[in-house]
Amino acid sequence: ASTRGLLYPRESESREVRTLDGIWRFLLSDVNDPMKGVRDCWFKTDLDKVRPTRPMPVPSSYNDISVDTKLRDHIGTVWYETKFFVPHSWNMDQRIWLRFGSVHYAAIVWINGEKVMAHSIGHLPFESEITNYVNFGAENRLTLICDNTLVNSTIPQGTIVEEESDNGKVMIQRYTFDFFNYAGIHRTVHLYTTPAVYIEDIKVSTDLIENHIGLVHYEVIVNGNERKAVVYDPPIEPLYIHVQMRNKEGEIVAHSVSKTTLNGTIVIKDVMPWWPYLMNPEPGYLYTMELYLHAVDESLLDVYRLKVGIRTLKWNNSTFLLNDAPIYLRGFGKHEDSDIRGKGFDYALLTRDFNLIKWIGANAYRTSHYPYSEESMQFADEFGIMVIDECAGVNTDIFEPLLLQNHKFSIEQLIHRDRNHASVIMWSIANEPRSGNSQADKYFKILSNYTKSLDPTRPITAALNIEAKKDKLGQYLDIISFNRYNAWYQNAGQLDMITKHVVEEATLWHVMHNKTVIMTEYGADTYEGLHFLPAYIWSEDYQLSLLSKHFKAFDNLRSQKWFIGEFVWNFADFKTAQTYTRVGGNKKGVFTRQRQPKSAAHLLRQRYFGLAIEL
Ligand code: GCB
Repeated sequence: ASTRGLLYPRESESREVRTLDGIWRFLLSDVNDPMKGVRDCWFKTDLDKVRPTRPMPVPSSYNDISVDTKLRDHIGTVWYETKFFVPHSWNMDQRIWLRFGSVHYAAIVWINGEKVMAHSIGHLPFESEITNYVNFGAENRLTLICDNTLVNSTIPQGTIVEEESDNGKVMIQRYTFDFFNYAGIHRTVHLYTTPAVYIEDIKVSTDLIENHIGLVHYEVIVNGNERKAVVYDPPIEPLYIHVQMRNKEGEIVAHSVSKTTLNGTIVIKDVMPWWPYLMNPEPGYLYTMELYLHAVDESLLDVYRLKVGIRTLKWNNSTFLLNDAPIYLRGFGKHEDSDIRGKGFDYALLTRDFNLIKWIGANAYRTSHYPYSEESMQFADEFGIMVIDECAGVNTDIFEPLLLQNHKFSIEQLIHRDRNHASVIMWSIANEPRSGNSQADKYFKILSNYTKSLDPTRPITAALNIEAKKDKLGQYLDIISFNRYNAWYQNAGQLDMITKHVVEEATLWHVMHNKTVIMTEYGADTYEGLHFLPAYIWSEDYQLSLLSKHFKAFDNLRSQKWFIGEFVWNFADFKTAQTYTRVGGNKKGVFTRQRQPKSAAHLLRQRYFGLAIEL
């Protein structure tokens, strides 16, 4: 397991960053022999020489780019290839890194025919130093194979079945979650440099004294003295870090004092704490932490800048406090999903989403059901949006040891990636696991304890959907989240069977565990433009009524301090696998897939702003 923090690539005095985003060459492997290309070493030559390739944008899911069912529904491996130059100026004194924001689900990467890294579990970054593999002052070839198959031990799980079709036997990928299993190079590909001796990892945690003095504890990991390309002889030691904090205006407001260590605490007087949106006139206040790595002779080795929000989190049986103020979460379950690009990262979409979140007055969302882009985490920090950060464990079933190992690994990577974000207020270790199964108790005990051991500064939750009395996971969580589709999956059409059920279920969860409770999902599929009075299932009118009946329940529950949040499902419509329950995908969005409001968005806006004013 990796312990690396995978700092987001940032340029500085000592680092250069480029992206390799653009059009790459692409081809599909044969479904019945997905590893043929690896056996035949397709990575040793230009892909075009193996088979005809087609252009493929990076980042993007590949599924919806063409008009070809074979590509949309492909199972197994695909190949990507691009070429890039490494300039002479990036000489051997530096290290060169190749980093993928995410590839779904598994990938192997070659540079100039040599394997440089492999990774599995989508939605998470991975990188490798490639200094020894590149040609300086010359062109280089990058080849990648990506596999989208989900099986019993992957996060999330799936099964591959073989069926008879008109064209003989075909493989079908089955999965129990509803979002489409988009695949490909989903996020930015960075090529960047660090000095030979460099800042590898930073861990930050913050504290406040009477909301007036800010404390920033930091631990820095330095690497490079003894690794790979450049070996210093004798090694540069000891090293120290000089840290300074700049406020939004760019003024230096505090700095570290020690000249001997890589760890320490910075004290900021008259601090501006990080506050959520609408809780303070200046939400999302971030300091820039500048880290200067020096050799003992004071020569400057490396510089990295990290945005830091200073806040505290505290929780007990009846409240959840941020900067000692009780928090009530009003938000969404979301998806990374849009037309054509699927789950491919897009700054335009991200910016639009955050503008809509602000417009509607939400202060939170859950990264249902997998880690979202690092760029989105940076936005959440800046906008003051609180994030329930969920790993990719969805509908976990058949609790085998290899699955537990992968689930632990997915949480470990998520926490390493996101632990420095002020916006992350909670880890969600699973969505709708089969938590009543006999093996679930032991499995989730191990997983919960492991998550807490990695980050004791944040509470953990999971979105549960089985009956409270049958569940075995709630006992290990700090905060109980539950999903329930009253008047939809149960009692469809019965708008008068919502309020009481929601109040009773939330109360039961609280009484059973004596913990705070969030409703993380409720909602109704809604075909935009469809109207019926009286309200009828799938119409905009039905979604409006269904939401308002839930609001009644939430208002009732809110008089109990332990009910701490409501998350409508979903922010926007999204694509699903093909089933007869979905018309053009999951339509429970308050916004359409194109990010325009349905009627319910206006109602939700009144409520969310209303709740903000009440606070
Ligand atoms: C759920 C799942 C979510 C689905 C939703 C639905 O319980 O957690 O992923 O999209 O229901 O609309 O069916």
